[in-house]
Amino acid sequence: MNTLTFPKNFIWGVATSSYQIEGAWNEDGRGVSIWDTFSHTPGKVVNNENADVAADHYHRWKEDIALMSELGVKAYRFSTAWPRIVPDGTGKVNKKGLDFYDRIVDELLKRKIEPYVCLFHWDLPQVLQDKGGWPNREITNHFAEYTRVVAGRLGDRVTTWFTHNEPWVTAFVGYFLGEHAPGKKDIGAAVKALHHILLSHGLASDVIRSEVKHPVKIGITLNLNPVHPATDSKKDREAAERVDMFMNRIVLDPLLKGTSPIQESAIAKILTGKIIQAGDLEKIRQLDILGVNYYSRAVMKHDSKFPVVNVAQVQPEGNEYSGMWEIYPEGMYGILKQVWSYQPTCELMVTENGVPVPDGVDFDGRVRDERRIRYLRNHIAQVHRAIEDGIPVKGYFHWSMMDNFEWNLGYGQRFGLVYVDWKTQKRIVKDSGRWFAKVIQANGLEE
Ligand code: IFM
Repeated sequence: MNTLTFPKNFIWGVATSSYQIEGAWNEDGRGVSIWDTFSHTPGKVVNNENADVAADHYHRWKEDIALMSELGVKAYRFSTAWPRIVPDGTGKVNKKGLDFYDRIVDELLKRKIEPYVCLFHWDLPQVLQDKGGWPNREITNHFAEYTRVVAGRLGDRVTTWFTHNEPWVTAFVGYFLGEHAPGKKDIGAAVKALHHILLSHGLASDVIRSEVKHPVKIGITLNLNPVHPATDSKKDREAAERVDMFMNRIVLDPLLKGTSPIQESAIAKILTGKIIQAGDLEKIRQLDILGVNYYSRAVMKHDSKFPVVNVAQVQPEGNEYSGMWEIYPEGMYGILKQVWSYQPTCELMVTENGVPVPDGVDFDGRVRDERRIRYLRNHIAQVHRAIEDGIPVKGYFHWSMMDNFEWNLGYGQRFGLVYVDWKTQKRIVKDSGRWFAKVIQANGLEE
């Protein structure tokens, strides 16, 4: 038997986010988030679905943590909902909201699961969007203030913090493509939003360090995709380079090098004006952990039909696809290598990886999601390959612990190790969940 064993103390975890699982959108003083507004607007989400109830985790958190414990996970990355804690975005704190996360942290620790707290996973208080949202620089101070509240309450027990999940998606999918809340289509706003999110990462890091008295690790999680040219032609290679800059380097360079490609590119300079102020890049460049969220790659060709960027995405023939993307396990290795080429001094972790599958329950109540198991085996093997090559990846977090609300795609795309019946809220551990539990127990893959 061929076994792939991971380093001792490798962190096997699962992840979720507040808006995608909690529900209870208007309970116990929670304020309105941009995702409530967006999903309540007809036509924005498939089937006009919303996460008013989602997986009802707000009420079922204990049962869900018990399931995590059953799977044997070592760590759980979850996000705190800003509008649950500071309903107006700034000012008055909602004690009941903070209490909820306090209970979660205690329960996790009781079950020997390390809490990894992420402060922002897209559910911005609507009130702050009304003041301009992330494109308004003032928001960075509000984020720091909210961070102080959360760190002040949970900091005595939480050592691992993530400021933001996938800043690129918040900025570009929310403010440029308009597919996510707040649904804007303004490239200039998106570039500003991205810069302010990164800046707020730096400000929040300072706050956590001053608020928490014991040693902490502070990180950020990035959605990264290796970008490949469709052919070996010069034009396609240049198209791939441009996309790599706009998708990967635009977040990696500021965080790992203290520079920004938006200062280099002529197009970007026109778009951005003077958004980067003196001292910003130094503030941004502070990181103890870099979380890599990997799902797929991007294959690009030159295409003059698309003005300014001159690129188009290609879906290569003959490969396997999921409900959302091409399945490309080697990309996991490729993106880890790309990040490693920056010679980062911080820790590296895979903080999300998973596949959307339209799982169903079989006659005997089991969910046989072989496709997910295959996906995970192949991707985890690529993490192992990276480690063997000297890239010290410290952990792997599966996305997601349970089925949840997949943003503008609603409930059709299931990502969980645990199946959720949306009518009854019954949980069923899928075959992949049991498989992942064995991986954790064996600390690796037994092939
Ligand atoms: O569901 C999302 C998550 O919120 C952020 N990363 C990608 C996942 C799958 O699309």
